[in-house]
Amino acid sequence: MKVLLTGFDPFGGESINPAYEAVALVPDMIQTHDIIKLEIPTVFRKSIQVIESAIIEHQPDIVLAIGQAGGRMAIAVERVGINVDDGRIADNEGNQPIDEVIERDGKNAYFSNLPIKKMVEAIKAQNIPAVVSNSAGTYVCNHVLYGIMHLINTKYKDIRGGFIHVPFLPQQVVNGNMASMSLDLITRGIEIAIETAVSNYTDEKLVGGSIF
Ligand code: PCA
Repeated sequence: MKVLLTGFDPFGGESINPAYEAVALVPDMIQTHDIIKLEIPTVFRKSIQVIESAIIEHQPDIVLAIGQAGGRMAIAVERVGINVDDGRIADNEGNQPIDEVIERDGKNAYFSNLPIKKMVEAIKAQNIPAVVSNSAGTYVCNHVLYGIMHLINTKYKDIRGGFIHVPFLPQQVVNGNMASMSLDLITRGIEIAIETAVSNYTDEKLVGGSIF
């Protein structure tokens, strides 16, 4: 199997993004599966164009995108992307869409078709904090999750796709006012998520819902 694994470049005044830092450390092969790693720009539209070019070039079986969610306390496997761009800050090229539709003819939302509950359970089983998340926000990460699933639902129907948000690294929060996770644990969590996704086509009804 081939997995396209993407990580965003730094944004919002940060000098690093744990997403790409971790992606770069994931091995090029997991079991017998090829991992194709790609840094993508934190830019509306361009990010998903870069991903579609890589889909055409590499023909992956799975597309998994990784992004930073500063303040989160755990690795968050996203369930759903919604059809809205609402930037709290501008992206890396100065775009700040507010309440704009991503795809005029797209569905309001698309669910990841990866086994998200199993991925979370597998990460937790290795003593790494992980949760299912029901919102990827309204910034470029949601844009990319929605965009990947829109491409899969309309054009690349055999591909499976999803998104994982990761916490800050300790060096980004030295003042101690935000949660963080080591690069080693983030990287291992991503590897476990991939190992689970490549070997599980269906999910399981595991407890992992949320009241907020
Ligand atoms: N996180 C941002 C965009 C890029 C990234 O790593 C987000 O959560 O939307």
